[in-house]
Amino acid sequence: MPAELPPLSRSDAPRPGVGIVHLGLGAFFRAHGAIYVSESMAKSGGDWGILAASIKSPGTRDSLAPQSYAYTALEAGPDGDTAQVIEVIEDMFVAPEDPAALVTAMADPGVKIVTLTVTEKGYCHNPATGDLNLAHPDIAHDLTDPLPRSAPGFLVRALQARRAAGLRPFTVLTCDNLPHNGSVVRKAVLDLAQAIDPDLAAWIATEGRFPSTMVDRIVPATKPADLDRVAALTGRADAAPVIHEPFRQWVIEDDFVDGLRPDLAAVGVELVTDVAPFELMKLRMLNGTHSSLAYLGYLAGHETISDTVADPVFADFARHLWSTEIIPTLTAPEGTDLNAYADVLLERYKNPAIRHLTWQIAMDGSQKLPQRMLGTLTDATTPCPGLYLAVAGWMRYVGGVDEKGGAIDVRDPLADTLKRLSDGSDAPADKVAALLALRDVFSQQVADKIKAPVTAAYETLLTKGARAAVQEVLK
Ligand code: CS2
Repeated sequence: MPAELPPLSRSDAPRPGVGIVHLGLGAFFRAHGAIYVSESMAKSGGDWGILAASIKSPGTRDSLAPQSYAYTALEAGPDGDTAQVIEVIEDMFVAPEDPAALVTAMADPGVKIVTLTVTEKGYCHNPATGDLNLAHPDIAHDLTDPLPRSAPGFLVRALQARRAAGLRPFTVLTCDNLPHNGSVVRKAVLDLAQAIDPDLAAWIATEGRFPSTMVDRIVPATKPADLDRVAALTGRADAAPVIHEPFRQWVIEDDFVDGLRPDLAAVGVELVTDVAPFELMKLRMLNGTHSSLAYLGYLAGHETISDTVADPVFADFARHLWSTEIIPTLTAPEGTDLNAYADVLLERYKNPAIRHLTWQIAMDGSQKLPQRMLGTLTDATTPCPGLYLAVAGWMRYVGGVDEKGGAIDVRDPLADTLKRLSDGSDAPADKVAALLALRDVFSQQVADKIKAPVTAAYETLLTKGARAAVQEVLK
């Protein structure tokens, strides 16, 4: 970045009061929820400033603090980039530096909503059953220590402080890609609260609100080259911009404590009574094909999703997954045409201005597969050769060696277990069986259902490679 550029700084526009605490601030929320909240205040007012927290590391805070938490959101479309400066984050904490301060901030009477993007693994639950994992080291710690480490721990301790102070609870609004995400976070909070203080759990169960949401916008991790891209466009040096596609969607179950929320409907958020059909559509159609393309695309040597679908074989593969395997398991949300939704998805994937790494999407597969692929496979009443191949692709990927013999940097909370299971035998059928026996990921029912075809797909992958295996599915 040219050194002479002035740094991005915050305008002197009046600041609203803080009404929202966000846990797990990453690029996605800054490019999605934060922009909606900022637009809603510009239209309808309200004290909905955001106090953000990182659950683990100080990086984002350290980059944003010198620019008073203002940042550039760069919209990258196929026809060019546009930029806007977002000024909605009022302060930022790094939870491990001072957990008590974060609990106190969440218990402030002005705070009405706690939003979360802590990723699938942040809920510390068993993805196959939905139960809170009481043996998770952070949860085991949070059971007895009032200075929490986990997201459920912060929610419970802050709700405990509010109850003790005679305050109403905040609404817990999760923005993570999990089915029934409101119920998932509610269960994690209630399971933990129950183990700490059953009366607290009873109060949260009756007074608390945990609306489910469907969130959607493709926001790749910001890369070093993006800082130059933003600087060239804006003439300002921003240490932590976000890059996002033009498309966005947010569907929220309209169930907030005392009805208190920003005027989100005014800025295009869909407030509905039942989010489930939207969630299933998005998780299975978008995230399911995203992960399938990520594993198979990576193995075929593609760096990004747009590179992957630029190959007509992979574009046809995505179309096949939607029309033949995924859509038949779905009920369309009212007013949505699933075939048209699929057409839009492919255009979004093709957007060459978004460099979303297959490696990034491949991360945390053990936490993602159940809701993205295995639900479809459980519900399917006809064979799903594309998804069998995608599951086999994940198995090949977590083995840690690519098609040219190079090492794969597998990032997953279960990475060591996955490698051990994969290395435990030489015969492909035994490797597949060992991975399918992982009950954190595969239910017995789905494992039994897909064992034979996934084994066959895995063998094809080994002998022919990912691209040829995809072509075979399309024959
Ligand atoms: C992606 C998602 O990284 C991933 O696993 O599939 O982050 C995806 O880009 C978003 O869910 C789109 O809304």
